[in-house]
Amino acid sequence: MSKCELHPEYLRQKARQEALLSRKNEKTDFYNGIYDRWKYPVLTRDHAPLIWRYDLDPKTNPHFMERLGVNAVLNSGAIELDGKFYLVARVEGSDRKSFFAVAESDSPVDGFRFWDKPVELPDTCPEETNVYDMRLTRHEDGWIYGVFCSESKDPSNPDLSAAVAAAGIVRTHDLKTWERLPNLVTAHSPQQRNVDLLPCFVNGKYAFFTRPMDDFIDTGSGGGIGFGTCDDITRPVIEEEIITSPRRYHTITEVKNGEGATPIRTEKGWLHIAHGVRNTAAGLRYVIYVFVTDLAEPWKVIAEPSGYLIAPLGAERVGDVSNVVFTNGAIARDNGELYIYYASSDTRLHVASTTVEKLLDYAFHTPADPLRSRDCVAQRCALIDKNLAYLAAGE
Ligand code: BGC
Ligand code: BMA
Repeated sequence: MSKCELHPEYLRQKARQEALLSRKNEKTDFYNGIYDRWKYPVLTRDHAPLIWRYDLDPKTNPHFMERLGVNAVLNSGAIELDGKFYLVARVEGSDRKSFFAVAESDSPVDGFRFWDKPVELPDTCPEETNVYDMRLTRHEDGWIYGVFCSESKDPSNPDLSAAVAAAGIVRTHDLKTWERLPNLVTAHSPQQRNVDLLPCFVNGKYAFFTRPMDDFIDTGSGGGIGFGTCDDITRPVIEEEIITSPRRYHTITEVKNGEGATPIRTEKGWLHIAHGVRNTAAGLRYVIYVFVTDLAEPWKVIAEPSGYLIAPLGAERVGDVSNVVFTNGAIARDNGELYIYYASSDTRLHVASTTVEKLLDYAFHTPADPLRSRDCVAQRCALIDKNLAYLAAGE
C-alpha cells in the first residue's frame, strides 16, 4: 500500500498541537488558601484533533483549509475511572452547535487528549437543536449517567430566538456507548437547565437537583435551585420541586443560580459547587459558589458561605460570553484531592485544585452573607477586632 501524501502544513500544525498537548501544567501564584488556580487551560479549541477540522487529503483540500471549525471547548462533566481522568466537554463548532466529546488523561491537571470521535448521542428528539453542559453521575444502580441541557426552538412563540430548555438523560458504562432515556419532566416547571442527578437513591428514589424556570433565559418565578425525586429513571417525572439554595436580592445569585458539578458526598453533607448570576450594565456575570446540604435530607442547606468561590480573573474575564465562570464537573479523589473544572467566558476550560477537607472548612467557617452593607461592615470589623486582639496578645 502506498503511503498517503500529507500536506506540509498538516505536519506543522500537528507538531504545534503535540507541543500543546504534552505541555506540563503548573500552579499560578494566585492565593486565597482555599484552592489553587492552574496556569494553562486543560482544554481549548486548539486541543480539538486536526482530523475533526481538516480534510487531510491534498487532492480534496489542496490549501489545507479548515473545513469544520471548532469555536470553543468549555463546560465539561468530569469523572475518574480506574485511575484515569475523563472530561466530557462541551465542544462548540463554528456553526454555534455544541456536542459532547471525551478527553482522557493520566493526570487531573494536564495531558487531556480527545478521543478520535465525538459522542454520537442517540437521536431521539427530532426537535432538539443543541445540547450542552453534561453532568456525570456514577450512580449506585451501576450506570454512569449524563444529564445535559437539550435545547429546542419554542414552536409556540413567533420570536425567532424563543427556545425551550429541557434536561436530557443518557447512560453508559464506558463513555462510549450511550443509551438515551426520555427527557426529564418536571410537573410544575416548563423549562429546566443545570440539572444534576445524585449518585445515591434518596428514600429509594432517583434524586435530582433542578432549576425550575418559566422561560428560557429568565427563571421567572423559579426561586432558585430545586430538589425533586422520581421513581423510575426510564420514565423520569418529578412531581414536586422543593427550593434548596434560593436566589437572593443583592447577592451573587440575584438573577439566577444553578447546580454545577454533581454534588459530592462528604462526611459533613453534600458539597455543591454551583453557579450564581447577577445582572450588570455589561451583561450577566456568572460566578461559582458553594453550599452544603444535609446527607439524609439533601434539600436542606446546612452551610452557605457568603460570596463566590471562583470569579473570572484576568484573562478569564474575556471570551465569547465575557465575565463568566461556569462549572459542571469536579473530581473528588479517594485521597481527598478535589479538582474543579471550570470554563471561563464560554471559551476554554481550566482547573482549580483543593481538597474536600479544605472546601468543607471554607463552607462551614466562612461567615454567611448578612445581606446588608451595614452588617457586612460589622462582620468585617469583628474579624479585624479579633485579629488586632490576637496580634496585641502576641506582642
Ligand atoms: C447557550 C448557553 C446559554 C443559554 C442561556 C444557550 O443557547 O448555548 O450557553 O447558557 O443559551 O443563555
Ligand atoms: C448558561 C449555561 C452555560 C453557559 C452560561 C453563560 O445558562 O448553561 O452553558 O456557560 O450560560 O453563557
